[in-house]
Amino acid sequence: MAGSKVGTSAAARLRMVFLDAIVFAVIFAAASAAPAQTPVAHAQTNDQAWLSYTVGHERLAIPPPIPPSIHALGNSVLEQSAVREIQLGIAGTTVIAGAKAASAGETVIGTLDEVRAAFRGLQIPAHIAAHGFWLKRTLWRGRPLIIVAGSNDHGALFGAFDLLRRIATGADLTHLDAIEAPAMPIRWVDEWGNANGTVERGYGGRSIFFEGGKVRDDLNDVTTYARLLASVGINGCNVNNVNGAAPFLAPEMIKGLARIADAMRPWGVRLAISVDIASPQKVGGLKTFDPLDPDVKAWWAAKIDEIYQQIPDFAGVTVKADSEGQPGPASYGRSPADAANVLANALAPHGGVVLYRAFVYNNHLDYNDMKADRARAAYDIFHPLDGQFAPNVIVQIKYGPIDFQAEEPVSPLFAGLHKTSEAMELQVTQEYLGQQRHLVYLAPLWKEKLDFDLRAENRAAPVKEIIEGKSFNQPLGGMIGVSCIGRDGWLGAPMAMVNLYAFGRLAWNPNLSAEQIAAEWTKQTISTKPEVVATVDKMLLESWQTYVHYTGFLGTQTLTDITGSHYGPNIEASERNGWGQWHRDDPQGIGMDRSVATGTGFAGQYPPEVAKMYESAATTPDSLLLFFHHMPWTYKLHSGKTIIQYVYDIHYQGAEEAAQLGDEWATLKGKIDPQLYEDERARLEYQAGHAIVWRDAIVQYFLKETGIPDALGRAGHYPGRLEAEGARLTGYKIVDVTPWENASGGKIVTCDASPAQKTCSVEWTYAGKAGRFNITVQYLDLRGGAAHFALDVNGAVAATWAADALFPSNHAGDTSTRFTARGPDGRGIELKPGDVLRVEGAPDASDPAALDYIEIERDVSSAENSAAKVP
Ligand code: GCV
Repeated sequence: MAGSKVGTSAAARLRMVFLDAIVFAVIFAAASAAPAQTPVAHAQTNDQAWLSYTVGHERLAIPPPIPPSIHALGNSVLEQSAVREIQLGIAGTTVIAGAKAASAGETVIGTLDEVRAAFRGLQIPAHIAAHGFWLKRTLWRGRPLIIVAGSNDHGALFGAFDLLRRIATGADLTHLDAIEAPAMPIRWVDEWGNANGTVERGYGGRSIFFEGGKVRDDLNDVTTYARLLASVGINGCNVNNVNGAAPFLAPEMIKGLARIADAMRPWGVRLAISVDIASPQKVGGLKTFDPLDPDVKAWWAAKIDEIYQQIPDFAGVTVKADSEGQPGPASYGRSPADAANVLANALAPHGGVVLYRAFVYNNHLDYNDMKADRARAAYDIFHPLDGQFAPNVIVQIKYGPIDFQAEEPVSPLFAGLHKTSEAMELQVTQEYLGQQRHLVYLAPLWKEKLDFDLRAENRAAPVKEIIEGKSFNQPLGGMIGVSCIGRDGWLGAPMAMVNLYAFGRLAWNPNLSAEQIAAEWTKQTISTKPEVVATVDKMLLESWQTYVHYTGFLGTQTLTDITGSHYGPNIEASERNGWGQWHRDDPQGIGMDRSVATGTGFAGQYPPEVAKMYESAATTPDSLLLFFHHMPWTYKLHSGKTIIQYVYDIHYQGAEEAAQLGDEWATLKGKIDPQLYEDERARLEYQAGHAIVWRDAIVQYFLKETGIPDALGRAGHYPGRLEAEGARLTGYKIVDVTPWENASGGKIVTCDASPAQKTCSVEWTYAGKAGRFNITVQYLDLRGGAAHFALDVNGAVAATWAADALFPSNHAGDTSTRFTARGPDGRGIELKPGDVLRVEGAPDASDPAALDYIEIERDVSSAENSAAKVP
């Protein structure tokens, strides 16, 4: 139930009776000492996220109960955290109906050695891999005993969370006997926080770490975040942006960073930072930052020592160099290995690592050079350096060769480094995937990359095994999730939290399925009711491809504004500039020729079997066809459809699928937390509208470019749509939109507020058949004020609303949104021929109440319409 509080329901109070006095005291102390763990307003409040342990009013039963005397066998801080967490977790559960609550026995948390010493004679696993754990339920001297044993105290903490996950997802603990260990040692999130408190590509508010050029005074959120991270096995957090990192090595900042490390330490999450390779010059005042200069080497060694003096468990550094304007070793003719090794040598005595990003490319490529190809850059630069990196360097590779695209192939570099540890970098923050305004569950995309078999050396080499260090026998490796969280509920949207959860779970075990992870998350955060789990999981699992369907096609990458917000459509933004995210469309065809035979040769960077597949259009999967080949619009895909018809079909399909997400969510009304229900309902309604903006932009654009009609007659025809620029305008002026495809007909109307002109209006006379209709008004929610709108029919106000949302930019494709008016009974509005429809816009400050069109769509759900039959 909304408002349920941890430990305060009748059931939980009952449960408390069985806790012994000491345990009760500890729970009480824990709850009052840690504000982040205070009761939640509703089940999905983000400070608790999937750790609310309540899931609305459906408290879960524990079969069989956890012995309530919970204690650590050692003194480690992590073990104490584990104890408190289990106490908190089981306080939020109920005893299964009819079962006897546990009043005896114990639950112990410790390392394997501690367990061995405490329970002599008990059969205990001889060895568990680093950071792993053993969970066991048994009897000890006739009383129930639950053991949470870690290979070390980190493992014990991960084990405690795993036990709680099992309980929350309804696992039967009767025969509990499980051993788990993380698949890879590096499981970090990168935050991209700036010292001024902004977060690069963050859509969840300001940084929890920084404000006003320094570390924030209040770091409670940091501790809470570390708890969330630890609960899914994440063990490192790089807090600052990879761009502009120099200020983070200033002595005052290092003191602040030490406070952050202290705040995360109780949850075993180690601090890492991004460093600017030019810091010896920028911070240290040296004349050079040449990595091979002895003074530069000495500077780095001293700086790293300074960090370790204050942060003894400092995890290491991340480097972005020679990329997108960041300085790098190339300035001195040195290689990434030269730069990485200087840092690695400074970190090695302390056990730290260097994550050197392979995201190095020239962003001033020549569009007219048909051989130029940004996708080649990482392999071209890093493959020749294989074997030259120090053992504590890990090359951090984005999953695809371009940049976190909704659809692109796996980077060939994963198979191009056999003597170097590698990590896969992905984005939890949805930069190119809807920026948390669109529901996109990313685990299926990540799984596709992790499971992709690169066939290195003509043998099985799935990416996941390469980054685990298994394929080429490397000591390190892992996954990095760029999460960019902030103070607005971490990611700014409750449902987006599934991606943070999924990242941690996959970094722990990349063999988990996207389905399994979705179900786990849903049960812990929304509901355990099977019908709710089934609906939410179906929506999640469909959402990535739905997004791909309305934003891009066949491997062109998302056709977004790549030089601006990376959010709405802007098809030509990728073309004719140096950034190299080209799709090379023209009236005859589209796509980048990356074949070896006639193109840039990128396909040849893959191991032979994969290279062969991508070399030919016939064997390239349709989903990546235009990434690898330039094809005529009339080329027939494997489905038998031409490319251009596919473009039309998939965008109409995608927009329908987006609308269906809303319909599916509507079936959850009354079954889940009402606050979450309403929050997501509104988001999905917006998403369905924005999917139409995307659909229309792409379809209009390619219809005009190719001149090839849509076989189904939809492209360019919008039945029921009445353009603003074709209406009777009072005060409104017609304005051309750039790019034209982002407004219907390329034009909108805007109202220039002036003292004499408080409002403007657009008026149409309805000429269709009589019936009930949903009337949609497509308007632009521009920045600088909150314009107001009113829709009236024959002078009677049908709806009013405000344009008060904040979108990433002021471009039409980002701000175009819709309001659908229905009658007071929730049904369509009655219209008959001759009725006058009027939209009045009241500008506010610099928001000119811009309008694109209205769309009149028969309300097929209305009883009399279905009876009266539509013409
Ligand atoms: C940190 C993309 C993003 C940039 C980001 C860069 C990177 O280009 O748009 O904001 O910069 O990737 O990963 O370094």
